[in-house]
Amino acid sequence: MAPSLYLFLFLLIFNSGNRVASKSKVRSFPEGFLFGASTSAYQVEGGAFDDGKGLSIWDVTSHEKTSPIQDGSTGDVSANSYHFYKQDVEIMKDLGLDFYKFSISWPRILPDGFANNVNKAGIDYYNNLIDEMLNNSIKPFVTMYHWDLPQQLQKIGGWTNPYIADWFKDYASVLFENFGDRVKHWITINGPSEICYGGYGSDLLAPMLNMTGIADYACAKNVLLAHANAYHLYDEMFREHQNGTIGIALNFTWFEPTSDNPDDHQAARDARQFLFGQYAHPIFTKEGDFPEEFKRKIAGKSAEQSFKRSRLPELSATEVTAIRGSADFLGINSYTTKMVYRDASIEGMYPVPSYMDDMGVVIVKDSMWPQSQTDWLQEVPWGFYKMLREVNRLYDNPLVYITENGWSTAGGLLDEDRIRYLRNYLSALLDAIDAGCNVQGYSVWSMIDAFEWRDGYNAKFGLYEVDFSNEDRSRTPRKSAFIYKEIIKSKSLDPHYEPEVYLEEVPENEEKKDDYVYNK
Ligand code: GBH
Repeated sequence: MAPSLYLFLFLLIFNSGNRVASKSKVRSFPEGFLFGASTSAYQVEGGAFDDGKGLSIWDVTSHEKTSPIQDGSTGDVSANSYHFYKQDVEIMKDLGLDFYKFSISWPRILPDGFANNVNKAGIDYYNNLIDEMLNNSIKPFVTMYHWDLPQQLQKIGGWTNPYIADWFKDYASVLFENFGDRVKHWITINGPSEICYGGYGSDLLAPMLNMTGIADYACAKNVLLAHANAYHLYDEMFREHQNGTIGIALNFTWFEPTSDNPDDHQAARDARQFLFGQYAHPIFTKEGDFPEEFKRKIAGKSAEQSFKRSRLPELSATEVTAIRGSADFLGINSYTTKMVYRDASIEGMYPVPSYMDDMGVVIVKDSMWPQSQTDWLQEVPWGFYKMLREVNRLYDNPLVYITENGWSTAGGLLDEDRIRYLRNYLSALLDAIDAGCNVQGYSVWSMIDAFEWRDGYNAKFGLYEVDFSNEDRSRTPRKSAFIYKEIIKSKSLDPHYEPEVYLEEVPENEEKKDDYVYNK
């Protein structure tokens, strides 16, 4: 055998051995890596009609006569964090979190959406929460908008009205003025693709406008401009004194081609451009603007369909410049992977015009992948790894925080499947760091069980269970909470660690007790 072949075989064996070993050995996180947990205002706060808060689109949607929510529930009370926030901070302390990602309810601060009328009780609430966190050394990662738009703004088109870029800027200014002395990590908008496709292109989320191919694209442009406005306001008026950072959180589902066929590879690239390129490209590339392919596809289809102009609104040169580079970090919400392909079967599959027709791909699930309680969520850690590598490649290795990642169950305290998911995703994250990705923090969705939008309370994402049938909304750690706590404490991932749970920690509730003594 030629010496080079020996070397090749040696490397092959050595490397594969290493890979296997790395799955079972203890792996450390880099110095300074931050651990967090996430929630959002409408999903946990409750207090929906308390102390002068205005109505949001979710208050309205969840109270429609024929409820669009799976279990007919609302977020009126939810986990009642509006009244029980101190218990939430206890949990943060118990977990040892470095940071907590929560969102501010726009209509709790500005009941009509506009900055002429500031609700003092709303300011007090978030001041109390932030101060309680800081007293316990937990950093606030504050999302300005996580889907609960003031209903007053919806009446005049919500995210499809271009003026919203100014209204959002005014709202942001109230937040910087009131909280910016203590908040050093701002996230302007959470999940633009959910807001625009979910809320305006479909009926998956409020306001369920369901006007795809038009309203979703108008929304996208306005979300980008609103974000850029908040960023520049911070940069020009607040950064010098407040010294914080400001970014945006985007959803990154990984799309994998079903075959090695070039058409399927192209389909996967198109799906990624539509889902995240639409938002990431304008902000995180040197060229800025919407991705070329994405613009070309929508313009082409629009012309075929006899529209006088592209259904995707253009960004002017000034707008491109304002949006480009308008983030200090990229927040990544990522949960899962989907398979995609493109063939003749696509003919007639989607309504015309539509976002799906413009994208022109077939999206399927692989039934071999572990399935959560939530239809769209399967465990595919290698997809998470590939996604992080792609972000690194496309957007010039930005500073990344994983702002959401997590698993849903039907309930119960013994959540072995969530533990497996978290360990496998964190391990993939460490692989991505080893491969050069600049990921500096990770946050689990979610810290406690919450109102899961159209799934109501049917899907449980929490590290802590919340008893929604009990006035106290008592919170109980699941097994995953003990695992996450150890990961944070040791700053490492030990696949064999088993927590010791003492009987003192078992809730009085007899029924739960059996569930709980899992480690004896
Ligand atoms: C998060 O977004 C939300 O930010 C959070 O509020 C919510 O509680 C959490 O999800 C859990 O539900 O691949 O075409 O089937 C995740 C947004 C929306 C991402 C649905 C995956 C599936 C689209 N998700 N999407 S598809």
